[in-house]
Amino acid sequence: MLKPQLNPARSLISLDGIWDFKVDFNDEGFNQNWAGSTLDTDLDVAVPSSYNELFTQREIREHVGWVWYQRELVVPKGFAGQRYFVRVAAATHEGKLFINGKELVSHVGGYMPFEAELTNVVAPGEVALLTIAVSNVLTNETIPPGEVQVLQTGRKEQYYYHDFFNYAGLARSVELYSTPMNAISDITVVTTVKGSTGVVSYEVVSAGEVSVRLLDAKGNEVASAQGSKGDLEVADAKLWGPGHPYLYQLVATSGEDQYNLNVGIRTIEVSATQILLNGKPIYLTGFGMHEDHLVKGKGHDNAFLVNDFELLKWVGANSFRTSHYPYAEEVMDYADKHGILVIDETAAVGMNLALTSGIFGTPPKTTFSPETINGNSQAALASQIRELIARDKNHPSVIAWSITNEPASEEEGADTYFEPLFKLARELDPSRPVTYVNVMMAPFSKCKLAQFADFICLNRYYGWYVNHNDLDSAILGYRAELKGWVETFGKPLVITEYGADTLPGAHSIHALPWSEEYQVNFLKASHQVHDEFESVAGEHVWNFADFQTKPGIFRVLGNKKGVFTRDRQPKAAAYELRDRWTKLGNQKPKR
Ligand code: BDP
Repeated sequence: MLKPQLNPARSLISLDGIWDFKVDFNDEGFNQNWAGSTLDTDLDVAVPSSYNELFTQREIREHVGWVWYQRELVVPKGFAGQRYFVRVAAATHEGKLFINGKELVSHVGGYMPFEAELTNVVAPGEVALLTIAVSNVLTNETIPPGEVQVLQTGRKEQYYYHDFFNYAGLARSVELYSTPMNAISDITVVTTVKGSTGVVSYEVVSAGEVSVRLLDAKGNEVASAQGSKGDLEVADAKLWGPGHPYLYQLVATSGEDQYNLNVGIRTIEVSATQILLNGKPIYLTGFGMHEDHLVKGKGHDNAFLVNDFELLKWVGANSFRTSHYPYAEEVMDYADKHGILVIDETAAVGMNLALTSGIFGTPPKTTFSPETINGNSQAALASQIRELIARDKNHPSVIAWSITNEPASEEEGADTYFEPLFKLARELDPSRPVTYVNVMMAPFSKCKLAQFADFICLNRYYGWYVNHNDLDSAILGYRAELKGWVETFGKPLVITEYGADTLPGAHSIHALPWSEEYQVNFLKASHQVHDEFESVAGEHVWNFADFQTKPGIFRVLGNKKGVFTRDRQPKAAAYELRDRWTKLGNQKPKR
């Protein structure tokens, strides 16, 4: 799905701003046709933003079910003779879009765009009532999974198995855009390199004749071609990568339509021990992140985006993982522009029911079964993988698809559930490695998924959840485990999580856990082990910044493993990382 854009052939109008808002506490919005007339409410909501933190009422923050967003929309007279659409960049986790009370589209999956065509619904020059109902409910068949429980008090509570707050609403932009009648509906670009020549293989989907031009960063044409499919050769191509994010622009035209796509020429491959960018080993440094901020929750914000990337650069990070769901399209564009590598992850997080259900003496649940995570869930994840690859396939920054974070990959049924999904991702995009993120409870001797991955991502907490307050033992345990992975699979390993909760401002002469000193020592000990293994191809600290979670006895108003605080100030660990990473120059330290 192409992101809407403003160019000489296409128009784009933002519908972001203040919308009317109503919480459907009694689940009556559909029966009473709330979308058919002006919402009876005095609440306003900001779009984009998660709604949860905007209001003072706790019952809104913790509401389970539908909420309703509404505003007027005007189709400009100038749209006559064109096709036009409303596009919602994300409705978490399910959205239904109505125009003047009529439902036009419904979409499940909280982090992917969807759109409704208005061409034959609202005439140019007309005003229409746009309503979007959004549900935050998670079940055993949604991605991510969850379960709604009705408490003794009658209150509904959303239970879920992942460690971040279930922020919901319209957290990304809503736009009205137009295209010519015969529009370009898709473009796919794959790049390869032959000697000093860059090859841009393109495919444009359009009913009409297609021509393409490739421009360099100064706007000079470097190649051109006719036809919907072909190769563009660029002599002395400037390759894309961290520190040199050179972008060409593909200008595709077809009939009246035009679409401009940024293209970074680069290759990505995997050897037995390394990740190779443009044929050379690259050592990944960076973080597992979250879309998480004060007040806005997961709401996209360009000021926060710019600042987060400034901090990434300051600390010497060359990459991050979109833990644990696809991020806003603006983030992906910005990563292209700034040469930051991305492991692009689906929202399949928390697929480990034993981990969270068996803690206080209750019998652990089986993760993969008809009653728990089942075939319908698998189909939902398959469609999310299709949508993710369709959305993000052209970003040079995306170096791998991560199918899932920390599933119960040691359990019966994990392979049957996930093997077809690895296959699907590879079929849809043969140009990128496919990976998944392994959980500590599924070591190399037990994990059923490592066999399917091109490289293996490991989340490990030696020195925190195990060997707490004992970094000497942590080093021994970590070393022994990594050795096992290397010997068993012979694939590169990326440490996608390692980290320690740290209260900013807490200090300890004995460097006790939760102090800034412990976080620094924890990182040093982990790095000592990473540097011993040629196969460790990268390190992503958990987490870039402190983030909100559901309340829990292991959480102090959220997860505090951030290297930056939630308001993006450095803990001591940030300086430790900066010192190490800025010296590495994207390469693994010499042994
Ligand atoms: C890992 C999860 C991550 C958590 C982290 C933690 O992948 O989402 O936030 O642990 O416990 O299991 O801090």
